[in-house]
Amino acid sequence: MKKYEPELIRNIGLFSHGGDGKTSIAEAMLFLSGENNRLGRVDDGTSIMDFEPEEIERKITISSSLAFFEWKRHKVNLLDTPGDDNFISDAKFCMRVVDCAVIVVSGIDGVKVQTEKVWNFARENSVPTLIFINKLDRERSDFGRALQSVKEAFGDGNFLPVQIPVGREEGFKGLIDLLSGKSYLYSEDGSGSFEENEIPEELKANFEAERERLMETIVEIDDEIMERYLNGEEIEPSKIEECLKKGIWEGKITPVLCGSAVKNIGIQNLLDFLTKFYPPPTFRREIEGYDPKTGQKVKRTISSSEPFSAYVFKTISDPFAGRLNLFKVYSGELYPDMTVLNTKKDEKEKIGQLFSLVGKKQKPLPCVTTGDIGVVAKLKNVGTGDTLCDERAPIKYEEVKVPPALMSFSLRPKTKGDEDKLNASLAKLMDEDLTIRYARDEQTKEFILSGMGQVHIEVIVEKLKRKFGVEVELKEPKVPYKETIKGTAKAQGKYKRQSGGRGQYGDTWLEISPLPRGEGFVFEDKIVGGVIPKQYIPAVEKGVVEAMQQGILAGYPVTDVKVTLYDGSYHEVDSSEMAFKIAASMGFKKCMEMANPVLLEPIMKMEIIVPEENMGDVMGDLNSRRGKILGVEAKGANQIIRAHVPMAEILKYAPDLRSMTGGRGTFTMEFSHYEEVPPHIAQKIIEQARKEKEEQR
Ligand SMILES: Nc1nc2c(ncn2[C@@H]2O[C@H](COP(=O)(O)OP(=O)(O)OP(=O)(O)O)[C@@H](O)[C@H]2O)c(=O)[nH]1
Ligand SMILES: [Mg+2]
Repeated sequence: MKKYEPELIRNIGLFSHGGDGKTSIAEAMLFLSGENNRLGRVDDGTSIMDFEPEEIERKITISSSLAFFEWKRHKVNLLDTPGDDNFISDAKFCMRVVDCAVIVVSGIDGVKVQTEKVWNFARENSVPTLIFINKLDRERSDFGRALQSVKEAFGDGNFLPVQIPVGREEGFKGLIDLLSGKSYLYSEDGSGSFEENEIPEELKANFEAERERLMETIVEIDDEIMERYLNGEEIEPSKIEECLKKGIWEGKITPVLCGSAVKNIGIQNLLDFLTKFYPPPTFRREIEGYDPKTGQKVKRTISSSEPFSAYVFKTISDPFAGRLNLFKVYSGELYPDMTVLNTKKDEKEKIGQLFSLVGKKQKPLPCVTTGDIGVVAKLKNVGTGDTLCDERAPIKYEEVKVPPALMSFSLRPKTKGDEDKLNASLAKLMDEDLTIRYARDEQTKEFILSGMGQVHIEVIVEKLKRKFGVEVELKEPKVPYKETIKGTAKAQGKYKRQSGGRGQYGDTWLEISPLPRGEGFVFEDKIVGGVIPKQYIPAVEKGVVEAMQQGILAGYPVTDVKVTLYDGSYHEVDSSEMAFKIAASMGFKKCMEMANPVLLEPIMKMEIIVPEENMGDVMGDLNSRRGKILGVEAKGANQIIRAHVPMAEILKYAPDLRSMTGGRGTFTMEFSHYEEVPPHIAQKIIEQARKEKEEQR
């Protein structure tokens, strides 16, 4: 593999709603470039890009794949990203490093929910965009209608068809290129071969009209050209191309192309167009980062003569090759055996062999130059979001924000004793997927696995089994209820045993009273005159704290109580710390029973973003979940609802919100505070807890 100048590198990403044809387009490109000697297909599991068993089984992309190939002297790095909303964050990570986003739109049903998301990712990162209307060979496909849906959905784009399709549905044959004024008719066999011809007479009129529209949009990019155009001058094709390029690079024009991935129609034209009109990685000139020491913003020129710096945008845990890090070089060059600084972790790393990927296949690279994407294995401690750089010119690039997890399950290994193996295996999966969360709930003692949705969690479970041989069980997580009191009470706790030799004697009088919510526990010692000797007081507190671990209502921990020790007595010989501990614990339980005990439940603070038209449904649903609306605010065409909702009511919110909003709604939530459980619900929880306790006996 030779070294390419940055100007000849094209970093291209494929983005869309699930199933619109990204992987199929990638396969057609790999076939056309000669990287694959046949056309890989998602449907029969022969795709080079969707190679993981979980992907083949579901026929969807779960984790983005990298491939590279040469196209007309250019090196194309291609990232095929997932479109399913369980895995869409991966597309966000990839958007950071591409210099061109091909947004694939289905010719049948146009723009869908995830198409909107990926369009926004591209806009947020100022990545030049291209719309590819795919599946035009399918029944009920319609180029014009799909284009219309693009225009309606993304008001902020200037969508410019540079091609028009020839034939439709089963008769879809190819396209007319409005720039060259030629028609490209592809063979039926999927080989991608085509005939380049003059435009047939019957399509000329349509061509002229579309071409005029194209010209009008393109000349707008340059005032001088526009003036000449308006004066009726003939504009040289090279000038037109220059203007179009400028419009694309500056994000002012989004060209619209068309084709069929599985029939391999239009993919040649797409590749030609991409390499000709889309920018090399140096087009931004500079990139902003931080000085890792001072935190101040610094700029780095995107150039191979600058000191080396690179951003790690993806990590793959390969069971054989170990951990692979995929990175994009922003400045300088990386060679094997170089030592670099990881500025996020402040650690040095020795680089071993460098390579790139075509799906899962590794191909060695002699070096990775500015703008290029490379892969390195076996680094000590490098992961997604890290910056690697020359230690003499430290810089840190901003990380992509990881979205909050939306669904949680309690997880445990099927085989007792597999706990350590499970933890280690999950840690490996979390290296490559930052949207997995895993933590132990201190109160319920459960291990909680959180992810982006049902399918995400299922895939994690499958990978644990396939890659690491750990089988696990999932359950709905327990809600960490607590208990407290609403009244005050006083009671005696006395422990006295007389059995032969030395007995046991402890005697305490406790008062219990409620504390404000969230204050936890306060112990007060009001003993005067030594009725309980000083050395036994800590034992009394310990007895209370232990008794608080299991409340009297349903066995949940007790919180927000003040316990005052105000009286008691002792015995010269029989008193001991143990006796006072037991006495205090008995006293505490008695007090609690008399002090109007109640259950508390965790309340989550939620922020839900939904389209205006779903507001009614979502609010009504929140009501039925005992939610309290805190406020509603408009944000573009969406509404942001802020609410407090009991955790017990939203353990499975993600799929419900999805179905209420057709997948458009998003939400975040975090723990806010504890509140009393309404009595009729508390009754059920208490009964359930008692039943469970009896079953355990
Ligand atoms: N008829 C027809 N089918 C297509 C075309 N492109 C893709 N398909 C089919 O659509 C389905 C989904 O294609 P993929 O290439 O996996 O789509 P994707 O965008 O990669 O999907 P995700 O990775 O899950 O987001 C498969 O059954 C393909 O065979 C096309 O141009 N024409
Ligand atoms: Mg795919």
